[in-house]
Amino acid sequence: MAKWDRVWINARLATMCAGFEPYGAIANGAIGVEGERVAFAGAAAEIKGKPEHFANEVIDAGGRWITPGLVDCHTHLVFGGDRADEFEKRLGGATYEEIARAGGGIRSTVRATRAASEEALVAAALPRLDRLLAEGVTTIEIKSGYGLTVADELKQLRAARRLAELRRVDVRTTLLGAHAVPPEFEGRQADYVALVADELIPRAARERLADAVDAFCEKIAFTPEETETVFESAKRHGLRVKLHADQLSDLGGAALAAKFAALSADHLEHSAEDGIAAMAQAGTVAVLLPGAYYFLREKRMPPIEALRRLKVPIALASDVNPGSSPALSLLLMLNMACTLFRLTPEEALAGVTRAGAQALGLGEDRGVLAPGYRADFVIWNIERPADLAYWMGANPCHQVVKDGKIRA
Ligand code: DI6
Ligand code: FE
Repeated sequence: MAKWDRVWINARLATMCAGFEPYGAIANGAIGVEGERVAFAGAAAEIKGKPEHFANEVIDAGGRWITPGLVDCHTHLVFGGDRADEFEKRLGGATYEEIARAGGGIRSTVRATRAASEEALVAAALPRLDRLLAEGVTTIEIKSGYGLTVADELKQLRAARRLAELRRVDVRTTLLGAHAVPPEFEGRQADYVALVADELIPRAARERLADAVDAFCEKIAFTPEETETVFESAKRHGLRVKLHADQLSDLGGAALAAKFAALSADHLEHSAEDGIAAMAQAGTVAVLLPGAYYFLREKRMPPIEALRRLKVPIALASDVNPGSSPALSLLLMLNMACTLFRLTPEEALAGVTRAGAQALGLGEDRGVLAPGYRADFVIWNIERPADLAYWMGANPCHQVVKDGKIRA
């Protein structure tokens, strides 16, 4: 029998395999790895004889818990500048929407992002990325949306792709050209939508810079009709879609996402039940972003009960961005999802593993510990999986394995 490259023994596994609750846990487990894939994940008792006989390298996990690698499926990690000044204004009484309408908000980050070179964007994003990686993130989605010209959007996507060359992490890029109307298109919103649909999406698709297309469907951004125009173009160019849906008001975003068989609909604070039902039918994942809810002091909770009842997979993400979620900890999002949205710690962990992977169309490849899946996992200094959602500001990450190899 060919030997595995590596085996971790003396481990407690939270496999997160569905239908195998709680946490798909295995008390006395082992994980064997061959190349980039999991060859075995199960009870140690199933492997007979000395571990040295079936793996070239044996690693004692010391009884620690192992979970799938964390997936942060919604971020705007690459941007220029920051918006601490706006945070102060909001504390002085201005609202997020008022600041946006006055030319601040997303537009202020657009100015800073346009002014930055690709290298400068990479350099600014790297320390933020490192914070997430230190907590066990192995896959991250990064959106454009702060360039808003063809050249600047592609620059942002290239910077995102470059991060994957500099660190051992998988980066999935999403083109969010329809994030805001740039100032030079003021009063000509339709022309900007045409630019996104007819120039930006085709270019990004041709240059293979985007893995998906997203839009911000909101009163302060794009209408449902404009979003459809963007999504039709994505479809023509073979790209799956995602949607910033019903964050600040209910424009029917959840149903619109479902209509286009979106990978995910994100935020959803104001979504009505029929939209959630449509998502369930379409297999669209709900991505909850407690960091933005918290930072904007939103009052309306996403429809958790409907999501559960209709069995829509619930993912969680950091939404890292300078305006509504300057959150550099995915583990903190687990805590916030539990305290603010009343998710269970198990749902929260599934949200950054199994469901997070599904939200990126990677559910067959990662997000659980099972044979054949990508060997991305995290070894933790914790007593029970719920500890990951319990602590605030702790980082119990002991070791990260990416593509079967220990990440330094
Ligand atoms: N919704 C959000 O929460 C972020 N983008 C979006 O469409 C905020 C982006 C920002 O304020 O810079
Ligand atoms: Fe976002």
